[in-house]
Amino acid sequence: MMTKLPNILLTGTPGVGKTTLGKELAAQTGLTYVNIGELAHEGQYYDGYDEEYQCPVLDEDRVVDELDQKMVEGGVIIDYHGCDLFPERWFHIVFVLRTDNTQLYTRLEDRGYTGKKLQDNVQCEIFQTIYEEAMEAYSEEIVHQLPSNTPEDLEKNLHQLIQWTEQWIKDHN
Ligand code: DAT
Repeated sequence: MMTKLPNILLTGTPGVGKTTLGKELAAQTGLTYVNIGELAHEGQYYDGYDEEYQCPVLDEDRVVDELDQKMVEGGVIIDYHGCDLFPERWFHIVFVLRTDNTQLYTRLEDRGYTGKKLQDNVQCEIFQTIYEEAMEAYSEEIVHQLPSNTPEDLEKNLHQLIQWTEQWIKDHN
């Protein structure tokens, strides 16, 4: 018998700490970390180009098709700054990371974001756009917000997610 494993979605505005948390969680639980941005880049799963933001547009259907088999098998951590493109059935739990806007501004500036791209992303966090998207796309009981401002927050979130994962595995096997 194969061990059943949960699928976890880490979402939130760019810069909130999804990659940092996701990679560490994968390292400590053995789940597989998948960064949608990297996956799309590697496979060139794009459909057009956004002139305003100077970036390629994700081919969402292609991304979903490419990942579906792996998701059905289970044990995947998905990292993406959006959440309504994925089938609801994929995830057992959804975490929306949240960062104070002053902190986020600095992190995105350090990443090289400027002008409209910087402003829009900070505004996305202020308006809690991704949290609302998650609450619309998934059952509210499985959507949780995680503060992600300090290294202590990171440790606490990591600990909490490891505990949740271990408990889920116990309960489903
Ligand atoms: P994302 O994947 O959401 O775009 P990231 O993991 O790349 O974000 O993190 C962005 C930056 O913020 C990076 O320099 C690491 C830092 N960071 C992440 N989580 C943090 C936390 N809890 N406290 C302080 N800095 C954090």
